[in-house]
Amino acid sequence: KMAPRGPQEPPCLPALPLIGSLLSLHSSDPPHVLFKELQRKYGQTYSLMMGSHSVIIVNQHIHAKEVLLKKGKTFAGRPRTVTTDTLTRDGKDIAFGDYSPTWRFHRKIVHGALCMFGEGSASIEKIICAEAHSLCSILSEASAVGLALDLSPELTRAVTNVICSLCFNSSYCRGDPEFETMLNYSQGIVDTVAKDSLVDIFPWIFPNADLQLLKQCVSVRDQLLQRKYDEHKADYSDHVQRDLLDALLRAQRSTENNNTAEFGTEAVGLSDDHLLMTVGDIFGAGVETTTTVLKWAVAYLIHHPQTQRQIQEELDSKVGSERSPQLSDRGNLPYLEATIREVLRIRPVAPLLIPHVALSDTSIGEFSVRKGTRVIINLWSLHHDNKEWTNPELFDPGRFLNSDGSGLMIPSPSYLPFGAGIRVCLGESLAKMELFLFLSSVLQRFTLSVPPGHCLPSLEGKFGVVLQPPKYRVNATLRPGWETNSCQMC
Ligand code: HEM
Ligand code: PLO
Repeated sequence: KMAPRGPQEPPCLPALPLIGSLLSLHSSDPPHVLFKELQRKYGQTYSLMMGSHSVIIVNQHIHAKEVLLKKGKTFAGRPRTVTTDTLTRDGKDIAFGDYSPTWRFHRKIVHGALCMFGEGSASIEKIICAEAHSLCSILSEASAVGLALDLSPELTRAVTNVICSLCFNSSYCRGDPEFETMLNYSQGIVDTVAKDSLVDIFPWIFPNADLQLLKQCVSVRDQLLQRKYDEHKADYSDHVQRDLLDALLRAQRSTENNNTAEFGTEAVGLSDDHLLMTVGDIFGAGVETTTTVLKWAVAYLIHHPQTQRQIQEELDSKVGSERSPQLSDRGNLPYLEATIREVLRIRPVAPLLIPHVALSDTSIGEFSVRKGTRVIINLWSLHHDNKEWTNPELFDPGRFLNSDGSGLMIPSPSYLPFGAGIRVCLGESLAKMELFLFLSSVLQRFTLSVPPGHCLPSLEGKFGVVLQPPKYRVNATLRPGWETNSCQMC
């Protein structure tokens, strides 16, 4: 039996055995869709029990911003679950690590290191452009022989190489066996991790075999990361900073000095495990999120050839065909930027973000919230709220443009693709640079379409730690003027 709830607490779904049967009526819907539907019966903010944990589901932007921004620090905790503990050696990373002085220090170091190699640094732009160029060569080869390509491994390799250069100052060639290993374990992790926090109401999404698979994949990943880490440590020098891992190693060494003044009385050192798990986060987040968005973008572009044409017209007039697009063109290509924003709205990478936890007794709107309560922000509801978006199911980049199409805008406050507040995504600017450079380079040279005889790809996502598009093939056709080898970089 449930404890009686005061009038101040959010409406709660019926207790567990009932939820089981209630929710299984909807078993064809993934969690984010079902949580959106349940608003009709329980209101925008409601609670339910997942096993012994009380969970609040937030479906609208005012409450979401209260949790993430206004009371960000109070809601900065993360739940511990078996799967995320398996992945991160009990939360020694940033994304799944609970709030603590060590976590704060750790996040600050990684943030600093990412800034150093981020926007404004010429090197990251060069790295991305080189990968974009090599991606275009592969598309050229395929288009020359009329081959319909599954872009997924090609996009993944391009994005992986950017992260690899950033973290380890290294990259993978096509067909590299280590890269194949990585594709495999990462898919296994994406399919299984973090699902256990929903297991009590969605028992069918987490069969027990998943934990075995996860453990296997994590062990392969850890071996690979450990090897890279050891190689790096062996030739580390305080004087040159080759990459992100060097920056982390340096921070680790300098904390062996004292930092208690800034971070309180608790000693906050970074162990080798912390650094390794962080590299795992950056790697995993860096690869899976950006690749997923690129795959969604291509899927929507082949559904909407007129959007593609409009981006190409913009590229032709603002960049031309004498050179490749660069980051400084971003401000001149509002339609492309609007398209990226729309992809991030309609298919958010993390439709439920990562669960937050209340670190003390607090409230959301008029509802009281007890310490330890988990809070799930349903970004899917925010991005598909029909009070905030006209025709939210419709793909329409134009909604992010002002009336004459010359400038960008955010038409609703109900838009948070990267989250917000102290748990906001650490890779937002890197991701945006990559999305812009990859899409502009490809669309400058190619038109993407469904291969003859194939169906358009389904736009229904597969729910996991990221919302994944289905597998599909595309034809890349060189645009007029690009048939000959007019590439400036060759
Ligand atoms: C967290 C979105 C790319 C690193 C998050 C969160 C979201 C998000 C929604 C969770 C916020 C929360 O729980 O409140 C995205 C999207 C991306 C992207 C849409 C691509 C378009 C990246 C990249 C990196 C990265 C490229 C790495 C460089 C992280 C990390 C966290 C995070 C480390 C955990 C932050 C924390 O818990 O303090 N991201 N992300 N992300 N992201 Fe990203
Ligand atoms: C992706 C699979 C990797 O093998 C491990 C990994 C690490 C960090 C995770 C990432 C996975 C999925 C996307 C996550 C990211 C941290 C932040 C990001 C959850 C599981 C988002 C979108 O919140």
